[in-house]
Amino acid sequence: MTHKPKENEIARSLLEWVTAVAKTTKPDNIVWCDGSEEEFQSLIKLMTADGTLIQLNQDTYPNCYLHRSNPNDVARTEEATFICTKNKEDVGPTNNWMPSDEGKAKLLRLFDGCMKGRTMYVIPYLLGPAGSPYSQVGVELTDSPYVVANMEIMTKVGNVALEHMKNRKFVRGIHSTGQLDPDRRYICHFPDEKLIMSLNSNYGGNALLSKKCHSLRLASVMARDEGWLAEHMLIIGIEEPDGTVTYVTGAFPSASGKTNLTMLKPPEYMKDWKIWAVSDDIAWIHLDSEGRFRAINPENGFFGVAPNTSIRTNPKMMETIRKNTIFTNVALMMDRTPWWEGMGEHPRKLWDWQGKVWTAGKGSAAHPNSRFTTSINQYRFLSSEYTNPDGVPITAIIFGGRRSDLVPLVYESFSWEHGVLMGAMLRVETTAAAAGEVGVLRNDPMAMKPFCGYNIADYFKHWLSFRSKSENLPKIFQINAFRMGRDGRFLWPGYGHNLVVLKWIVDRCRGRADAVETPIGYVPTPESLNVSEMDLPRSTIDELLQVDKAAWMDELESSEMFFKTLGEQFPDQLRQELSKLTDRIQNPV
Ligand code: OXD
Ligand code: MN
Repeated sequence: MTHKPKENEIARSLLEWVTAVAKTTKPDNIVWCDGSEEEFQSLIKLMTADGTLIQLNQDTYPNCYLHRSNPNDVARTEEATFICTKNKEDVGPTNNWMPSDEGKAKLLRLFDGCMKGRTMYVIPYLLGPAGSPYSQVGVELTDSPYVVANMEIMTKVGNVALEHMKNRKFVRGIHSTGQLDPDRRYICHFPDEKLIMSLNSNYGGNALLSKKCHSLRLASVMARDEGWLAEHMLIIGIEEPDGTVTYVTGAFPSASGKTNLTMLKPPEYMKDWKIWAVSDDIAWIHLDSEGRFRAINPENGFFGVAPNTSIRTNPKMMETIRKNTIFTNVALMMDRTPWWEGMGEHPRKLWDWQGKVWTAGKGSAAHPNSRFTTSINQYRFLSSEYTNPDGVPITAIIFGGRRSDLVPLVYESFSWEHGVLMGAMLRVETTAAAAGEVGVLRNDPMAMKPFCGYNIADYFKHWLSFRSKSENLPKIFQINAFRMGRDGRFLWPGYGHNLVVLKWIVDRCRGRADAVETPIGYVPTPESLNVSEMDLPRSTIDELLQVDKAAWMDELESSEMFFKTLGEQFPDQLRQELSKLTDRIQNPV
């Protein structure tokens, strides 16, 4: 397991830092991770021996394991997440703030001696394709073997990262499971130092520091400073029957269908189309020399939500997680295979996510935010461009989320600035990915509310700034597959049928689809959607595309209230866009 970096200046600063952290945390020993299969298997052995992992049925789920977490540690804890800077205004009202020196001192006190009796693992990881100028290196120090195993699935660990480190700085992350004490749980980010300190949680979004902490919160600050974007977005290539591929990104809040859309299986009536996955959660987007958006996926695996993943909703994922996968907080069937709500028929007897015997009427057997961690490389429909160091060229950006009312199935913005407003106004229903109530509407601009590492008003300005940086801006769309009719049933069947929506987006980008100009943007004409084989009544299509002006006026009011909380920093340009939108709704031509 030992692969200390070779002697050079950066390696020396890494070694010094590891030594200094060990002095505070006082582990019994230090292990440098190389990311090898041998190392992974020895971690698995350790964890199955001490009960951290349960081996699943190796005939049907080879190399798959189940982890049951502490019931108080099952989702991201936004109230325990802080951005630590000099001034409160740096982080704005959508983030928790601590002054950096105070935060650092507090965390160092809490970390004192926290690894006694444990091993501290040093995980050098690479985010993004090897050899890409856009890729970044981080090093996470952790006392959790579960975190190491997950990091080895989610990122590229070992020499590949150390090689990249040669001439670059790296992000430092310190994590300890501590005592899993929720009252002393902190996930602190120090953008000025490119440092993350996370304590008392082992949950993926809090403890795999490469993911939300590095790839989004810290990376968003770097992106602002360096002129690029770090976004909570999927990236897919949509291949038409003639072989043309159009790449799009999509920002949807946590647990709102990004992974399913990334893995969309075309319906029978569009069987000659293909969807290629580049990313299911995060996109780093840079401008190329022609001002085109180019996106890479910093991650190397899927940390997906299990409930409602099934042969019907996501057959490609069901196939992918049949081997080499770590499941967390799913239920277990009597034959030692995983189970969750929405997978299919409910077994009469099984163990629930806490290991208790479950019988009918006992509530959900799997935790609503139960997860699987699996490598992207075993996904059969991975884009051949996934490893392209330059990334893929982006033609369209899509915003979405769960919204049972208001938002039409799909519509297009009038301009870049109007599209930025669409993203800024995103208000969607909360999900189980974060602790707290599920199904309540909250503002989640660009699906980045929990992940933007600086003042969200400045983040809007940053988005707007691309107008002057690029003559090749992507078109911006919003989609909503969750609209309900008066009877409370979804109007749109979703899943594979969402390709109809993607096709309209591609057609718009290529000047091939008609639209009606409405006050909120360009909405498809019913004829421009490929729905003829879908058996949907015309009245349902009309309902899906309807723009309810009174409801939009209410929405504007609530957006205005949200924007007011951002104070003077809120950009004038968006204020003007908002008043133009209000005017269009009030005075339609
Ligand atoms: C995730 C999240 O896990 O957004 O991707 O919470
Ligand atoms: Mn996410």
